[in-house]
Amino acid sequence: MKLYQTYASPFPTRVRLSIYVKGLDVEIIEPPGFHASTEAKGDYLKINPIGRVPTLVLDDGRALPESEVICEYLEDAFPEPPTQPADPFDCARMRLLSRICDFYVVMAMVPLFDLSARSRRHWEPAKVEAAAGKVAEALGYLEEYIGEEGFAVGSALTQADGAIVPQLVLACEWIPGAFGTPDPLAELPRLSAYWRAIQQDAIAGRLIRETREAIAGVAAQAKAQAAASASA
Ligand SMILES: N[C@@H](CCC(=O)N[C@@H](CS)C(=O)NCC(=O)O)C(=O)O
Repeated sequence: MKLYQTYASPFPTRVRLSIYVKGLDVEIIEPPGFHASTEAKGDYLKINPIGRVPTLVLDDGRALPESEVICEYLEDAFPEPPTQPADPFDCARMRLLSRICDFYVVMAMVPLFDLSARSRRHWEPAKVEAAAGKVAEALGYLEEYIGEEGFAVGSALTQADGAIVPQLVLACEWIPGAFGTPDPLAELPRLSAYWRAIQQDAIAGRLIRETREAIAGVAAQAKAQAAASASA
């Protein structure tokens, strides 16, 4: 199998979690220039007409987009070891936490992603503060449902951890570092305890490192581009 993805995107992280937990033999491919422009996506649109990462391509060539759908496919096709809880309610909570990330946390970050692509003179402090406040509010929804045993749900890694950890790298490290905003976990003790604990897990730790490195790479690239356009 092949996984088309980028390490900077939070969505493929949950798919990599499934791959790592299950020890699957999957070639990981980063479509070159993917985040640069629609044109740069080139042949990738033939693999995934939606034009987003990730996409899983099976050995027979069939392709599957959408991170959560891919995780469910991997769970059905390769059930052991599992990446979802056996208990139906816990399983629903796993999906709820992932959904909170996708619908509320990511959406709250969009204005900051947009601002980060623009020069600093567009970074109005009131707008930055309001956007960071929305991110903290969305993290508050995770606070309500996060597990208390060092994992998102129960006492083992699940797909929800793969959804949450890249969001916490972005929210707790990238946003305060880039925009000088306060620690969004300051008022969220359960999510803070989770964030401390989950970094000790070997697979989650690997996902966190991969995300950090990719974000640092994107930030360095953006800085170099800004310097080049300022001197042009
Ligand atoms: N619902 C999709 C969302 C995937 C998504 O939005 N990926 C972003 C990267 S964060 C993407 O590919 N955006 C298009 C682009 O960057 O050009 C999933 O879960 O797979």
